[in-house]
Amino acid sequence: MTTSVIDLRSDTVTRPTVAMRAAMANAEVGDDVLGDDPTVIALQERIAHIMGKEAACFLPSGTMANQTAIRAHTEPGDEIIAHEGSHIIHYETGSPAALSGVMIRPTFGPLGLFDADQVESLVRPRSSHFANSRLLIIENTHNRGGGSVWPLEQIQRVVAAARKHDLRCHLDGARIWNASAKTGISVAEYAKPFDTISCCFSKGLGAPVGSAVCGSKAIINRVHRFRKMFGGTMRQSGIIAAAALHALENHRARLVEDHVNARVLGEELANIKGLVLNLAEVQTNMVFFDLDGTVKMNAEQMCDALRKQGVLMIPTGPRRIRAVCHLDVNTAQVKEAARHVAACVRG
Ligand code: TLP
Repeated sequence: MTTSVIDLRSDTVTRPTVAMRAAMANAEVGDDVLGDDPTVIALQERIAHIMGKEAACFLPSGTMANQTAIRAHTEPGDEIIAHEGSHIIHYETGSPAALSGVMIRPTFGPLGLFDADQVESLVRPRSSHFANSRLLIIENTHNRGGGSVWPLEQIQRVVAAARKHDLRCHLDGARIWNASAKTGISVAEYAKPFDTISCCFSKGLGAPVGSAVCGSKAIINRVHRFRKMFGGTMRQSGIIAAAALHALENHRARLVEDHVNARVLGEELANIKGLVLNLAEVQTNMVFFDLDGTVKMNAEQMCDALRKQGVLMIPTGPRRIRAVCHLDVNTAQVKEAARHVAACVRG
């Protein structure tokens, strides 16, 4: 793909910077399966510290991070409470069922959020008839919720409700960095109520690969075991851990720029007749918009038309499109992308 393409499909599309590649090239490595890759060890210690947890396990993807955490917390036949729009339901290929043998009881609410009373109403009584309600999962920021940020008090209420019933709690914090950049609340503060948090280095932070699960030593030992079982153990992975370490030190502060660009894009798109977009819902680096009935194309056709003009976005529903800002797009490019959208809408 040429560099003139404006790729807004996801913040996963970023390429490592020159400085990041240098950090990777210079990384000291060992065999992480044998436990002696010094850069992986350094990353795990660093991310555990940043999250305020005892231990961390480095994994190849956010999906594996979530799935090893789910497996570590549950037994087959258990039930998870999670929002209907969550990544674990939509984009992890049914793996809670396939890899952990668990059911998901969905909860609902605008922007991927819900509240304590909903958790209370979904926990099943302990009885031989029912699945064991075992785990609560929330996603912050919430991807299909528009990159929405959970208010901390709401998290605390929801987790307190889960704790009353002895549920464990996991945070899908793939983009917890964006939540923290938006509110100024530290990622450790966001992670505190949870037994485990997964986070990604390969999204807004711009590393090419990698995620982590953080939690107590005991739960991370289990995550480590399931990482091996799920085939996610890596050898000289210090080479990618170095990119993650570089991203943690150098790319966190700049996330606010992506939020500014998303707002600019949102404002431009909101002015285009035929598009429906609520600017209050543009909270971090994502912009979702809908095509109203006057637009002849559906979302897929619109994304195809945009692609021909060098602008990439993703359809997330029949008439819904997602654009994500990241370190490889600047303000001028998001404005240009909006001009192409306007041209496509006009036909
Ligand atoms: N999300 C991807 C796609 O899978 C949709 C994206 O482009 O946004 N949790 C959340 C909240 C995520 O958004 C993602 C990736 C993951 C977990 C999984 O991460 P990976 O892709 O590394 O397995």
